[in-house]
Amino acid sequence: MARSKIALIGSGMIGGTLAHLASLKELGDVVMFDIAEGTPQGKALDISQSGPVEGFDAHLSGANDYAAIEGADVCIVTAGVPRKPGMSRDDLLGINLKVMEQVGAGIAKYAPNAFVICITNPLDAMVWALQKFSGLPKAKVVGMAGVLDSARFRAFLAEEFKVSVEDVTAFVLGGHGDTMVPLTRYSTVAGIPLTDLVKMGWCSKERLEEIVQRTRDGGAEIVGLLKTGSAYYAPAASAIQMAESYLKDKKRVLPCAANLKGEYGLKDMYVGVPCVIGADGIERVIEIDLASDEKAQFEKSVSAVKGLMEACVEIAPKLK
Ligand code: A3D
Repeated sequence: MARSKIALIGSGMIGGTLAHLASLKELGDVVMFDIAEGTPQGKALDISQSGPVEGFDAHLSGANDYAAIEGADVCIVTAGVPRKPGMSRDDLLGINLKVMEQVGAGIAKYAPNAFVICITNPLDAMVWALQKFSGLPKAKVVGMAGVLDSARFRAFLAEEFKVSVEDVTAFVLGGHGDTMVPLTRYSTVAGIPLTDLVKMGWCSKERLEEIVQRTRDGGAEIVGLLKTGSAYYAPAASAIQMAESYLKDKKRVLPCAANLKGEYGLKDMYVGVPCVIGADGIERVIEIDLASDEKAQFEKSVSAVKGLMEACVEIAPKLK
């Protein structure tokens, strides 16, 4: 059986890390695409030369022409611009929307059967626009944010409780941004909900709230430290987990920005919800009952995403 083909649209900081991780995990051959001449070619060559040392077999190439992504099984999209200190994700909308239009056309022409994972910000609006611009099936176009947001929550909780990150699960709903909704009663240490751990004296309610807030601000904390761009190691690892679940039909249950068809009372929009990812793409959206305060937070997050979608329609009326 031929190796899978993974196309990375955007070969910047996340794109380069994606190529490295996909190769190390032998998920398939990797084509890196970018408008910057030489960048995808140089990174592909560099990573391919780590193959003999690491012991992986993957063919890597770089291109500035969409024809190179022909027949890709998975496309991971990071094309666009990242945040700088002082910018919100929403400030990127105008520039990145135009980029999504080009990327959508390229994928529609050369990789219409691919599973497409969008990472470009502002995530929930960009993945919605990318699906419309590309015309690919809604179950095959998904946004990465929840895996990263819950990984951040898990890392902070594991550090706080001095337990392995492997034993901490976290549940995050809603849009990727300041309004994301980490659900403490569905987040656990070895199956014990955080709400019970507070009762057991592991930490105070106030301390837990601080960790939740740090999770919401997790991206900005890194932007403030890096100064020249945003996070890339953990975002890349998160998207690779989603790609792997699709390619190996693992049916992982992962929080993703998925197209909703009535779930949570919402239609024709993308927002972060728990999903099953398998060979058919998003195979199921899991709908849970929300308590009234969680519902209020989720609705706030949804209305922030809707605001961004309206801003997209103003720039590109054909998205309506
Ligand atoms: P960066 O290192 O700047 O890479 C972006 C790449 O896109 C550059 O190499 C550009 O040359 C390329 N590019 C620009 N325009 C086009 C185009 N029209 N076609 C093809 N390529 C193009 O950024 P990055 O890799 O750090 O981040 C990429 C995106 O991911 C940004 O929008 C970030 O805001 C976003 N991001 C999202 C998350 C989420 O959790 C959703 C996390 C971190 C970053």
